[in-house]
Amino acid sequence: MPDPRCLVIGVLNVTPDSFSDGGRFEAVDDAIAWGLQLRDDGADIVDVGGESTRPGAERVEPAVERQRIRPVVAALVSEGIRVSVDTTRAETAAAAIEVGAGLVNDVSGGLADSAMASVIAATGVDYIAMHWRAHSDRMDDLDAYGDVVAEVRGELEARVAALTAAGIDPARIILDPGLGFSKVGQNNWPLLANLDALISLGHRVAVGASRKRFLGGVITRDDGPLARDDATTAVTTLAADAGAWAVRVHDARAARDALGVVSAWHGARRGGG
Ligand code: PMM
Repeated sequence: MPDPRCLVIGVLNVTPDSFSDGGRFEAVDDAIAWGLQLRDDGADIVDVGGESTRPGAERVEPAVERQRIRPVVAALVSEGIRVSVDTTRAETAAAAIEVGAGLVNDVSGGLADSAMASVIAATGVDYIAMHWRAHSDRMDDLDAYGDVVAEVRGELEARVAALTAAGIDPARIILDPGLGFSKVGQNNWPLLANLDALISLGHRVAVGASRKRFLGGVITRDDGPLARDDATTAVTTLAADAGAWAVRVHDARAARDALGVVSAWHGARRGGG
């Protein structure tokens, strides 16, 4: 049941090249202003990233990534905002935690940096372990599946075993199917339609469908990432209904409105307000 309300994680990419909002928030002040806007629009958490993960993207230097995110995280935390840091690097995660980030969103689920698990274990923050097979420059070469739901579930289960063996409290681990990461269009829908297969692993589950390419296949006119916002909101509604803990989105207000509908719908069904 989608109660308590599914959370909204607002995307704040402080990068010149992310696929839908890259280049908008390179300046620190602009990034902070957008983080505040996300909060005002209803985001429960603002997810600050300093390295693009779009298919084909090249890695940025660790120092550049840290310089991009640290002042933004610090400023948003000082405004009372719950901040997560979107990074695969332990050093970057540690730097963000030091200035108040309470959640690390690691698209590699700990596979990219063997030091990540010990940082999470030592600091005790929440940790999103996303399903991942390779960095962006190679991820599209690793998109073959027999049974995508069973394989993603199995690979995430293996990550949970490794992460808990490294000392992370299992209650801190949040799982994410990694839509669009080493997954071609049609492989994303079974993961959404069978979200319960991931939820049954016993962890909170986050979903990041926002503006992704696979949504372009079901909409009237796919003029690019922004044209996918209504489809994103439909996924938010259905994911919340299926029991997702959070959705990671660019348009926080649309997500909050959709989640208001889900809550009202379920509240009325129980005979409440
Ligand atoms: N997708 C992107 C980046 N970070 N984090 C999680 N947990 N889940 C995702 O699906 C995810 C992510 C890529 O999208 P962006 O370039 O719009 O941030």
